[in-house]
Amino acid sequence: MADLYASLFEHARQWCERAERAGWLEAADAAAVAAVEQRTPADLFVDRPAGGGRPLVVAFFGGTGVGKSSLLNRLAGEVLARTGAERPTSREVTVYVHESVQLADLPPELPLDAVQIKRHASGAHRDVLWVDAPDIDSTEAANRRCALAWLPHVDLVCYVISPERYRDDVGWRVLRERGHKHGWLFVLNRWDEGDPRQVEDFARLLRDAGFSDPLVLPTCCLPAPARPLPTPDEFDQIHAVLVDLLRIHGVEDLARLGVRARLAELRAALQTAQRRLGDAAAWTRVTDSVRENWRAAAATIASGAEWSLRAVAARFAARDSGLGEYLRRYASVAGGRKHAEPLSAAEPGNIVLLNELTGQLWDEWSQAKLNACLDALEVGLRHAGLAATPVRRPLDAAGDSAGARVTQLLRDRVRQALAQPGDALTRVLRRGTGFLTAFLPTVALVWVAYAVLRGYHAAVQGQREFLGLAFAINSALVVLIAWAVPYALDQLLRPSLERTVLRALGTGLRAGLEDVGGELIRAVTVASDEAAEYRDAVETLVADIDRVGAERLGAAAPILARVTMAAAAGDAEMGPGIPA
Ligand SMILES: Nc1nc2c(ncn2[C@@H]2O[C@H](COP(=O)(O)OP(=O)(O)OP(=O)(O)O)[C@@H](O)[C@H]2O)c(=O)[nH]1
Ligand SMILES: [Mg+2]
Repeated sequence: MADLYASLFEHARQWCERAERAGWLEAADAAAVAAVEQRTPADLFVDRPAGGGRPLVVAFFGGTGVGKSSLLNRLAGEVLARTGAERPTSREVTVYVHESVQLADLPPELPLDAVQIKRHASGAHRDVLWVDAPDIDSTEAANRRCALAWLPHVDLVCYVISPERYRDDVGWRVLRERGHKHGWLFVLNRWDEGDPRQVEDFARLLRDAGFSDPLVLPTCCLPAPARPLPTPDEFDQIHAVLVDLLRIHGVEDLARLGVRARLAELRAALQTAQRRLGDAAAWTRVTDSVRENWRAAAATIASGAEWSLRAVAARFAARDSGLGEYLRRYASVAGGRKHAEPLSAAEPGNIVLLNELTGQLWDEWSQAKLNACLDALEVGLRHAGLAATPVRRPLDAAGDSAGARVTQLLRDRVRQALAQPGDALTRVLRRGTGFLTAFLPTVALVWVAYAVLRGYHAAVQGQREFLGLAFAINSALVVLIAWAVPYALDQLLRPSLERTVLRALGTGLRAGLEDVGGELIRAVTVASDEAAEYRDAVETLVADIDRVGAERLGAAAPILARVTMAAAAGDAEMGPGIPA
C-alpha cells in the first residue's frame, strides 16, 4: 500500500506541476499538495515485500523527563539510552532493532549523527523496531526538529506522560494533529508519583480528543520506588498489546492506517487546489458574465463612436462633391459604363482613404473599454476563487485582435455598400432611369429625324414649306425633355453617399463588436475546456485515492479500535476501513 501511495502521490505532484505551469494553480496550492507527508515507516527498511516483511516501528514520544529512555532501557533489559536528571537528557534518537533487520540508508532529514542504532538478538522484539526520541516539547530546537522528523516513520506512537504534567502537555497538543497517522498507546510513567484517578482523568481527555477507548498504561521504571504504586505497574501490557496487534493485523494492516491518513490529506489538498478550476456551473456563470459585460461595453463603444462614424462618412462624401467629380462621373457614363456609381471603392485613391478613415475608428478609448471589461472579469474570477491567469491569456489574445477585426468588418461593409449603394428597389428603379436617360432621348432623336425627313420630302415636292426655326426649337426641347426627365428621376433616386457610408459604418461596427464578443466567448470556452481537462484528471486521481483508501483492514478486532483515533469527517469519505 505504501507503494500505491507513493505512486498516487507522484501523480498528484505531476498534476500540480502541470496545472501550476499552466497558471491554474497558485504556488501555495501546489505547495500544499507537495507538503502532504510522503515519508512512511517503510522507508526505513530495505526489501519491503508486499504483505509486510518489516518490523512495526514503535516510538516513545513525550515531554522531557517523563521516562522515555528509561522505558526503552527497561524493555531492552540493558542501558541503551542515557537517562538522567539533566533536562533534556536525550539529544539523539536511539533505535533498538533486531540484528536480522536490514535498515535502509536513512532519509536526509534524519541526521545520522543524531541516531544511535542498537542491535539485539532477542526473539521477543524481532517484529518491532523501537525508537526512543528526544523530547517533543524541548527547549532545544534541534531536539524538537529531530523528534518531528522521525514521526512520519512511526507506525505506533507510545506516548509517555507523567502524572505531574499530563494535563498541560505541550507535546500532546503538537502530536494530536497527527492523530490519524499513527496507532497510539499511552504510558503514564512515574506512576509511583501518580494518583489512581489520573488514569481515568487522562482517558477522558483522550476520549474528548477522538479516542473511543484509549489504552492508558501506568508504569514505573524505578526498580525500587520510594512510594508504593497506586495500582499495579502495567509495563508488560505494552509488549502484550503489540504482540496482539501484530498477531491479528500484521504490520501491513497497521501501516495502512498511516497511509489512509496521508491519502485523506492528499485528497483534501487536491480538492482545495481543484476549486481553482471551477465546476460546470461556475463556468456557465463566467460565460454569462463575459456576455453581459461585453454587451454593456459594446453599447458604450458604439454610442461613443457615433460621432466618429459621422465624421468619417462626411469626409468620404466630401470627395464626391464638386464640378470636377461630376464631370469625371459624367465622363464615365459617356465612356460606356452602364451604371456610374457614386464612388467606386475599387479606385486606389478611395481604398487609401477608406483604409485611412476606418483605421482611426477603433482607437485607444475603444481598446480601453474592452480592457476594462476584461479586467472586471478577472476580478470576478479571483473573487470566486477561480484561477484567472489561464482565462486572461486567451481573452487578452482576443482583445488584442479586436481592433483589427472591427476595422476589417467596417471596411468590408463600406466596400459592399459602395459596390451596391442603396437598397434593392432603388437599384432596380435606377437601372430603369439609367436606361430611360439613354433610351428616351434616342427615341426623341429618331422621331425628330423622321419628322425632318418627312418635312424635307414634302418641301421638295412643293407640298409645304421647309421646316423652320420653330420646328428646330421644339425638336430640341423634346429631346432635352426626353433626357432631362429620366435624368432628374435618376438623380432623385441616387442614394446619398454620406448616408450610404454612414449606414455601412454602422452595420460594420455592430458586426465587428458582435464578432469581438463571439471571440471573447470562444476564449472563455477554450479556458473552461482546459479547466475541465485538469478537473477530470484530478477527479480520476481522487477516485483512485478513494479506492485505495477504502480497502478494508484485514481483520476486525477490538484491539485496533483501542489504539486508533475514530474516523474524522474527512476520513469518512474515504470509506469504511477501521472496524468500529
Ligand atoms: N520517580 C520516577 N522517576 C523516573 C521514572 N522513570 C524514569 N525516572 C527518572 O526520570 C528521569 C528522566 O528519565 P529519562 O528516561 O531520561 O526521561 P526522558 O523522557 O528520556 O527524558 P529526555 O531524554 O530528556 O526527553 C531519570 O532520572 C529517571 O531515573 C519513574 O517511573 N519514576
Ligand atoms: Mg531520553
